[in-house]
Amino acid sequence: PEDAFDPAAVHYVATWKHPPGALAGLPHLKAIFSLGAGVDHVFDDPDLPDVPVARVVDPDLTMRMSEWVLLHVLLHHRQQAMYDWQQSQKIWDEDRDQPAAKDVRVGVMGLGELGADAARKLDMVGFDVAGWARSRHRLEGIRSFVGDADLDAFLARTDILVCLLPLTPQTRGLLDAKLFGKLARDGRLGGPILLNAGRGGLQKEADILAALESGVLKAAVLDVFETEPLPQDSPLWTHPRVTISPHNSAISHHDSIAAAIARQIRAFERGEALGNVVDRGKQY
Ligand code: NDP
Ligand code: OXD
Repeated sequence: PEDAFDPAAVHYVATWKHPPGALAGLPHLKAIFSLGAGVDHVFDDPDLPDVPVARVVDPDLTMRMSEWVLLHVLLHHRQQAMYDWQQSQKIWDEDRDQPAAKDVRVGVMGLGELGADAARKLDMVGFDVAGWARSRHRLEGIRSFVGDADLDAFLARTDILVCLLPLTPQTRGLLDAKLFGKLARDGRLGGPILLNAGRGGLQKEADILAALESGVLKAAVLDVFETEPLPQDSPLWTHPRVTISPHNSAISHHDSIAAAIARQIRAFERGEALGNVVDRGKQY
């Protein structure tokens, strides 16, 4: 049951996937805070009040996402699944080809708070890193590809694709058969690998499964899904070349988010500008 409250007394709302229309009718609302870094769930509301929308930007969350990216890129780079199998069979075969990190091309889609940090850390490990975003990013050692015009060139030089994009009307369904078909076919890992921790709506899961079957993709590591929780009957659960984590690649502590929002409100009430406000036009 909903607690009774006076709509006129609500000045700020902190939300995660509120029911559409739930924020209408709050006459003194000053700002909306997303309880996560993503704001697609806020813009899903067609009756969203016309007040600033702020999101979580948190070094702890960023660090956790970079850990997830590094973990899975390194597991694939160092062929850990194959060594796990060798161990299960008690096979001692040290003659496997192991490329150097500099010969593996990682492409990061989205160079915002999360993508830029992951790209920098991948670069520090020695991978050949590029990034793709709407605008030019100047990150030392990381080649910047921009917008639709550069997408094909970015994909053509990518062995491991790391998607850290927001879900917007422009990015929905971007990770599809057409895009997978443009990834590099001449890489050292035996086929392109997809990592997605952005949002499930970015990917077409039927296309991922078909690309895995046809060899267009070698493997996929997914933290986010079209439907969450991932339905029990999804073939992704049991696919031998799919790795799943339950949308927890980068969880922020409730306490630290609540404290950050409280700090934002106090500063705003003192007359300072609200931080981490998203652009309504771009929806991220
Ligand atoms: P930011 O807003 O800081 O960065 C978004 C990046 O995506 C920017 O570089 C932006 O380009 C780029 N981008 C947006 N739209 C397009 C487009 N149409 N074409 C090309 N590039 C585009 O977001 P964060 O890095 O903080 O977070 C990214 C997403 O990660 C969140 O929106 C959320 O969905 C997801 N997330 C997932 C978590 C999980 O646990 N799985 C945890 C936290 C976040 P430009 O720089 O040019 O503006
Ligand atoms: C977020 C998330 O957006 O956890 O913060 O997905």
